[in-house]
Amino acid sequence: MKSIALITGATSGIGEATALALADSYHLIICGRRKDRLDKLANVLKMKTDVTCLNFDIRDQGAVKAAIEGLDDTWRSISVLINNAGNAHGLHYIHEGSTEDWDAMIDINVKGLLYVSRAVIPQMVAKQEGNIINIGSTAGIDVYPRGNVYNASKFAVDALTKGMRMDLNPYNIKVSEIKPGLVETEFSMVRFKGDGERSKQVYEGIEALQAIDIAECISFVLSRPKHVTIADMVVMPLAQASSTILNRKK
Ligand code: NDP
Ligand code: 8X3
Repeated sequence: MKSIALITGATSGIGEATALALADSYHLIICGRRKDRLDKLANVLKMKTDVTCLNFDIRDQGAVKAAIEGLDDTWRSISVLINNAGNAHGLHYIHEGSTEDWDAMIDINVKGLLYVSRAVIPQMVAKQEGNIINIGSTAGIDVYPRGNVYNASKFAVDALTKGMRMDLNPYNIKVSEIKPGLVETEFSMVRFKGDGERSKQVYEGIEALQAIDIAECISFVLSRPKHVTIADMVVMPLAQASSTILNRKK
């Protein structure tokens, strides 16, 4: 009997690749705002497993609560929570940043992660079992110029992961964080508001990670024996040494 994994941000990039990677082992709840993408992915996943789509904006606390509490008893028994939804919005010096971008990053990457966690974790505590993987970033290890608020949001994910691990320690719930470096997804298109040229430059001259590389790390973390927690995993492309040091080929 498969247990249930809920993945936020499953409509593209790391979340979508994770859904595809976990379909053999889990029944899946896939979440995101773009309903057409959720439906399309669900059709593929359904060849391998049972799937439920939850279509909500993670910033909307009421919508998050209603969607998760609206699941029937079977689907509500979530064993694996992948807190993946998130993005960077803009790349500006602190005195030039857009407060709308700041709100988006704090509301999605931090508060959205909290809203989903608050809705899902109590039933893990009740059954004394669960596995939570938060997607942090190398941006949550090193601050880089103009990263300011995105960095802060990923430092917050790191702090929340550590806090969750402490608070959930009495209940046999594993809490892990995966911190990717540069992954070629829709991430830069979102950061640069659809500017394809600017987005392409981020990955120019390096072989960036692909979403599947992180999905495989998630599968690995989940496949460890019951007594093993992978607390923290930093994954970068060969060409990357830190947030700011990249070996770009001309
Ligand atoms: P993508 O842009 O490809 O995917 C982002 C996902 O988050 C989408 O499925 C999107 O769904 C969802 N999302 C964004 N905003 C909201 C919202 N308001 N409500 C609900 N869902 C939302 O980027 P990645 O796959 O790269 O990003 C996934 C995670 O990985 C993020 O947390 C990111 O910070 C992190 N990360 C990415 C790295 C990279 O270089 N790409 C490196 C390190 C970490 P939809 O728009 O349909 O709602
Ligand atoms: C995404 C990696 O370096 O673009 O979290 O911030 S970076």
